[in-house]
Amino acid sequence: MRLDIVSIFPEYFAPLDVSLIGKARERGTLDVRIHQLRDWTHDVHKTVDDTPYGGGPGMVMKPEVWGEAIDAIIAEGPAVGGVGAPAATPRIIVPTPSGRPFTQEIAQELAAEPWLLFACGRYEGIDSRVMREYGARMRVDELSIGDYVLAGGEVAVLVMVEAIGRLLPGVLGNVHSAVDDSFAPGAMRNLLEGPVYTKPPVWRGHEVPEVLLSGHHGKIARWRRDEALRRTVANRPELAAAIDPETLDKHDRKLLDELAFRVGPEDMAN
Ligand code: JAH
Repeated sequence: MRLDIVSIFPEYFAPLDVSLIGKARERGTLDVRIHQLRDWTHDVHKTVDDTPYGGGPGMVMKPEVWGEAIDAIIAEGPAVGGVGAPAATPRIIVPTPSGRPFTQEIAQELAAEPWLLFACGRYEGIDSRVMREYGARMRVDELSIGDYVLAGGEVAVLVMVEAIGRLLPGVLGNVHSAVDDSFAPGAMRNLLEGPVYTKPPVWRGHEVPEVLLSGHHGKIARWRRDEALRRTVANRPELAAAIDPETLDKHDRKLLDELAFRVGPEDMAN
């Protein structure tokens, strides 16, 4: 996979040299290219922003600079080394608090793409015509990693690249762990993961739940599911409410009943 990242603070991306992503880059699984947006300015001050039309606070990133940057990166052409002919254009991702939510499902979709270009805004954001211009020629997604405002898109891109990168074939050490995460499609979909324990069996007087030491795999699976349900109701009631009742067994229903938690559409009697 090829990843291009455009930012006025390329130093933010130093973490991509280490860990999972760094190893994948060394092996050639990932071709990450970080670009300084100011390289495409023409004035002595390397200006990337201007005042917003219509007034208001802050500054807006100029469309001409972004246009030149994105055109130049696209003209570099797709990555080599993959099987088959890669796309001639990247998917463009713009992190913004006003975007669609970035979810595990979106991470999986993006992990299947050959080429992604991340455009990091600063100030009040990028002139919207940039998204309109490229949106007419390729897929452009404005994505939000959560309901809070950062100082710019850089940290959101690090989050997305890590979420996407660990899904790439050969990037994650343990191939099994990506499939049963909280939020991964499958049986435990919509459930948070329960607590985990390792040795020693007693630490500062706190014992590991006895069932986990029992070797009784059926009881362990049941206990884990109970804990997942409890935690989901406690921490993410909106996720718990969205559980399809068809995916619940009798034991699940009894537990949720004890937690006084209603599942499924509101107009449905459970
Ligand atoms: C802030 C450009 N969803 C998290 C997120 C993503 C991007 C930004 N803020 C929060 C942001 C200022 C300028 C992007």
